[in-house]
Amino acid sequence: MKNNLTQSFRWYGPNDPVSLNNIKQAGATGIVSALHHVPHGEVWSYEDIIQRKKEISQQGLTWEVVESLPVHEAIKTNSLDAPKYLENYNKSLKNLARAGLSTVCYNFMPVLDWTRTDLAFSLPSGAKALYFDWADLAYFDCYLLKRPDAVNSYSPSVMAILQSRLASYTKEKIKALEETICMGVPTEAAISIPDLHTSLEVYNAIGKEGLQANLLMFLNAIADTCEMYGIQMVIHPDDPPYPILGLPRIASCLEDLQWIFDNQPKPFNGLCLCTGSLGAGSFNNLPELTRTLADRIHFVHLRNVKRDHFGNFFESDHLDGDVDMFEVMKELVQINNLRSKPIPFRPDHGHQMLDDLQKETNPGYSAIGRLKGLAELRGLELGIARMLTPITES
Ligand code: DNO
Repeated sequence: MKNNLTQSFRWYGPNDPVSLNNIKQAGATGIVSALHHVPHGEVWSYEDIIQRKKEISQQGLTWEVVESLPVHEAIKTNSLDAPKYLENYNKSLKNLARAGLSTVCYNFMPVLDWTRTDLAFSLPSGAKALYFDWADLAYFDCYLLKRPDAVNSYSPSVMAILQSRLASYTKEKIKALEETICMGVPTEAAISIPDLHTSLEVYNAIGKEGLQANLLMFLNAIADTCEMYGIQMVIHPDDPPYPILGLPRIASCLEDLQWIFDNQPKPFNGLCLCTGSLGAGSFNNLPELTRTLADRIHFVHLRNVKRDHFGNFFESDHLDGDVDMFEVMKELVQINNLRSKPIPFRPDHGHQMLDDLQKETNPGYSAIGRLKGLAELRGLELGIARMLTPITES
């Protein structure tokens, strides 16, 4: 048999309630981490990177992927101080390379990283999942953010659901909704409604083509560093994969991603295949997308979703949802068999379940649900790998 994909887990650093030892017990060998304490846009020092690397290796684990080295808003909007932040980004990349880290994940989503409307959606089993609901987003947009013309962004059926639900928005529910939508990556900063307004105006002027141009500007500005130091960049798709709150989106479907690779074809420009993010769009066929973009995939998030006909979705069990995980894994095993360096994957998110229901953990990143996801995915991979490898090789 050839190499397995590298089983990895995200670790938010020393303050993560899920420890490195927990991760080791879950069976992962690779760690996906970032220096979350460094404010966006500042240089990651070599010393800080080495410190994090040591913490990980002392547990017998390997820091496989940097997720994320955040792209500052000044770069995404190509504002006047973009050159300073590009210089800082290049410096951080060099420091990472010097410390032996070469796969770097980032996103180009305007202002907000991934967006959900409910972080504790109860499943029939009693476990909790992350959920995205259009009518709740419309409530936030029309009544809290009060974006001009917001009503025109939603279908009449979503607006009808919102109207029928208006009385259910209690003070507590409104507060939770606002916090959930404005939440940043755990341990990083949340955005306020006034700041969101300012950003909306800026992005309104930029539009989809402007954001694509800014992404190219970013990729061109880091190309030499990446090539010289062997850095593999991987863009994370939009989550969810459609415009929200009037913000432009440029990494939501196969066509978007192909545009990115056609316009900056150098190999350093790669993809973090996130099956859950892309899978929330009924227009995305994940096995086909995986096959088509095979050469660009250098990191994988495996997660599943179940959508309803309005486009609302919840994060389902890793093997049971609208993404055909068997077919995706089959593609990945075949791609991985052609690689000299195994592709790292992590079970992306997991349900809050069992003892974790009583614990405070980072949304989507409790231990037991991810351990379950990893165990299922590992079994699926092993089964497929054995099935595809002729018996004579064993
Ligand atoms: C959510 C994550 C994202 C991802 C970033 C990459 O759980 O997948 O926050 O890390 O978008 O830059």
